[in-house]
Amino acid sequence: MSEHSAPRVGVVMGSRSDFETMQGALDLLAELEISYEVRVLSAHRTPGLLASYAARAERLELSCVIAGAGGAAHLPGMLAAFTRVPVLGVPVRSQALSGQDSLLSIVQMPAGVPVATFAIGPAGAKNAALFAAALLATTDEGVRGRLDAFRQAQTQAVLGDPHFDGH
Ligand code: RP5
Repeated sequence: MSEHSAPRVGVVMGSRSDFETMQGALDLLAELEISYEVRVLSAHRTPGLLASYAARAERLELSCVIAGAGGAAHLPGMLAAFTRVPVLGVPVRSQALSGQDSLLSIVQMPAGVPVATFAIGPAGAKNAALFAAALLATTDEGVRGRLDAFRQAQTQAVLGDPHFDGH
């Protein structure tokens, strides 16, 4: 399952330079067999494209859109303004302020248009994918099983660590 099947999740980012951060989200969606599509869209550089992607997200009935952006990170908020499809915002680490700017830009949405905001950088991208899986798992038994298995494997990896004494 990948970007080639009918997508259930959209993954967008403000620049190609965000790709490395967002790769973790794509890998997890693939691992959990959740189909997705990827686009580079910028709130600043391609505002028209952003508006048309919001319409596409509704037309395709995507379960959510994961949106990564850095700096004055308006992409998730603008996308959320154009669609009721849930937007999961990932603050990309910026050079100037290490992503603090990205985080505050995304998380501080005024009341009325929500964006779910995740951690700065790769951890946030991975957790956004896991959150998307959790949303789908409410109605999709297959995704639910794979997500449970992922979490069990994660637990086992900790318990199986020889440095872990069980106390
Ligand atoms: C944002 O500006 C992008 O999301 C990216 O994180 C940041 C820098 O973009 P580039 O100058 O690398 O294209 O819009």
